[in-house]
Amino acid sequence: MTKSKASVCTPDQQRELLRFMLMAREFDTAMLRLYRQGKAFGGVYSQLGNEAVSVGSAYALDRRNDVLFPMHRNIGGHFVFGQSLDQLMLNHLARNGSQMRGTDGTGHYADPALRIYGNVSHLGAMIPVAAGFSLADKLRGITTVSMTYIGDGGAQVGEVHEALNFASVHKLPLILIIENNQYAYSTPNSMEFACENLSDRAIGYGMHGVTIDGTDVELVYATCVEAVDRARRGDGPTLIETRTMRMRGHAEHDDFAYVPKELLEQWAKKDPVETYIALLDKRKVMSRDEATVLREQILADMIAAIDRALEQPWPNAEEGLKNVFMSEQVGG
Ligand SMILES: Cc1ncc(C[n+]2csc(CCOP(=O)(O)OP(=O)(O)O)c2C)c(N)n1
Ligand SMILES: [Mg+2]
Repeated sequence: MTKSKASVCTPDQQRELLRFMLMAREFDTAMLRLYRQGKAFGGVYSQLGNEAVSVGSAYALDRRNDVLFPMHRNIGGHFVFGQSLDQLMLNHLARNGSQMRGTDGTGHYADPALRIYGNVSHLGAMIPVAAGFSLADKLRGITTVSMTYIGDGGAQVGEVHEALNFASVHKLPLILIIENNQYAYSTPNSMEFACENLSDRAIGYGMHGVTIDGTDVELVYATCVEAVDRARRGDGPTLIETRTMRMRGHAEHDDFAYVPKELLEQWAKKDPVETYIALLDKRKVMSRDEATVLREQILADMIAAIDRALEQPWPNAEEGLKNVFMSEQVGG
């Protein structure tokens, strides 16, 4: 794994990276609390420990021209791409007035104006879509970098192979980030794959691949900047494996008793938000006190957005059935 060198970011960028990571962290904490209060339903997927990946990667894109296809642990990327706290809360609390009109409680929405295409639930199926976006634009003579994500478990699905091979053959400007957070639900890495690094597969596709520490936001950012440059030059896709730890269960219903405590304790020391706060303090870019003030301000904004979202009505049943497609053959 490559280690982080001197900062590649200006002081303003460093403060912005921390702000986005804090937004992701506070959003996550708020969702876990809302779930326990019975106000959030279904799968609440924590991205605790993954903030540096979602923020550092999306931050490397040009959000007016590139496209982001986030997965279920990438809330940070939504913020980087300009999604409002209100829309995210409305979506996650399944209220009317959200892009999903209350039919979903996670990030399965698309916001074409913001160039965010939220996740296709079927693991692996979103990568061909992201590659297709870049292909369609390439055929029109436009270079659009598509960035998408897959977990260590999802990376074993067949469509991932097809999409990467296709993207490499056609030199598409695609960046795939494999978020290796050690587990896919209760399945550990050792039961998922037998190679050392998931990025080792890149050579088989004839593309560039690298494995990095996913808790280091500037390293993620710098690695993705290189990948974006490669894509814009016409040199094809990049496969980036980020190593992190899933610090909660698969979703909040899962007590993750199958994860050894020592492993969690070990990774807790590498908390991407806390280590970045300490680093910015050391560099005199932002003191700990300033970081606390920023965090409190973000928390206050979050609470206000939750209050506004909870005031919104639920969707009525008829509304919920609109735009839901099924074959006429189903059921008879
Ligand atoms: C093709 C497919 N199989 C199973 C599922 C159900 N499922 C959703 S997330 C998940 C675990 C994914 O693990 P991983 O890819 O490592 O991502 P993580 O949740 O750890 O971030 C499973 C089994 C699915 N959505 N799609
Ligand atoms: Mg995983």
